[in-house]
Amino acid sequence: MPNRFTRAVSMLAGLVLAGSGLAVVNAAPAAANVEDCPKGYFCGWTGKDVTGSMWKTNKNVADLGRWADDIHSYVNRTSKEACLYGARNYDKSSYLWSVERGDAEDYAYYGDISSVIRSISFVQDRHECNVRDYPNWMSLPTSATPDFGDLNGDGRADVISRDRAGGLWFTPGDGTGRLIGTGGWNAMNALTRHGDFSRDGREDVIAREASTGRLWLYPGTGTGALGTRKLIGTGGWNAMSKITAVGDLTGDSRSDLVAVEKSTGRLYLYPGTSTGTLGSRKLIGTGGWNAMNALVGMGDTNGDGHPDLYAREASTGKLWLYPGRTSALDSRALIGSGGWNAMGHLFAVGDFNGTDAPDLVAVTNESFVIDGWSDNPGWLINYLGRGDGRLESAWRYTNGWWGFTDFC
Ligand SMILES: [Ca+2]
Ligand SMILES: [Ca+2]
Ligand SMILES: [Ca+2]
Ligand SMILES: [Ca+2]
Repeated sequence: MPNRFTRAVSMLAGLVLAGSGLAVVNAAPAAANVEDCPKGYFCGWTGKDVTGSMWKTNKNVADLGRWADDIHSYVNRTSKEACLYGARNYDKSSYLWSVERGDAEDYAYYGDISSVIRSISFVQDRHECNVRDYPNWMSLPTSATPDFGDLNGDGRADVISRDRAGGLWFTPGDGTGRLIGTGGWNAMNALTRHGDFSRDGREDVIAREASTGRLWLYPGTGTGALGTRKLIGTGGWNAMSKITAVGDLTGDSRSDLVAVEKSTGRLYLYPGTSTGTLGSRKLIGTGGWNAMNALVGMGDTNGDGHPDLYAREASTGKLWLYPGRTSALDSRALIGSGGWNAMGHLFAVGDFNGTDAPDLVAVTNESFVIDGWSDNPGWLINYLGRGDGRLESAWRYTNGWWGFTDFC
């Protein structure tokens, strides 16, 4: 027994040095029992079948230190799924497996683990364990000169995704991705882009700061990255529910913005100006726009030279086309008869399949049904534009789009 005691103490020392935050109990081995693991904790034992020393944690552990190769049985009594990784810092490429959340009566327990477990994180859904840092986005070059959707000027539509940590990812359309915002983007509660606002020919991003109601312009650098931001709305933008860049609706070749006023349900057009700011707003929808829970600046879907707007009706899940004309919108047309509330995100990045007609990107939420079963969030659904304002039927592409909080 003294040898085992020494071993346990040295492991404890290793833990302290690693700063992992693990709590260790039963440093001296005792007749352990799975019930020794308190509710709300994930516990591991040095021996198989719940024997030897036990450690416990109720929060993420980025580095298990010397415990990494000393976990031979464990139990998850937390209220979350546990993701186990073979490398430190939850490296998704080292993902091993997940452990179901335990409840009071029946909790997951595994008896004889031989894998090295170097980090553990706790998540609401196991998808989060190994979803990629950025979504898998593929696009084809368009033969048209894209006036929006292309941040790096290579003729292919790009996507920007915000992750839960507030990072911003740029995916150029070849399946790769890179971080263009290391953090802080959770301070923004609206993200939109559609063409060039700063008048340098490069596409920009506009974001609303939740705490201040300010509107910021993040000028695109032409490489997919964003430059130093510029204030273009000094406040009051929290009075608007939806803020969507729509392209040039006024016909002066400058990109414009539309926004819905919460208190009135009115839709306003904010014209871009020669200095990259926004000019005096103009009322283009006299009411009823609070009935819409998504607006998408689609670009010119019907080939008449004016950018068009899609809007989703919350109560019915219908998708409507509002054809653009100079500084106004024409009568709407139904283009999706229902079911659109199963989409968590709808956004437009122009033509991504090489036909020149703008397409629509959708990412599903939990209510999306596949083969009769719901709970399918994070699927990328591509809707290809027909060139007449309408869409081809859905094309379910890939499901790695889970865990992101916004796209533009
Ligand atoms: Ca591009
Ligand atoms: Ca620009
Ligand atoms: Ca304009
Ligand atoms: Ca049009």
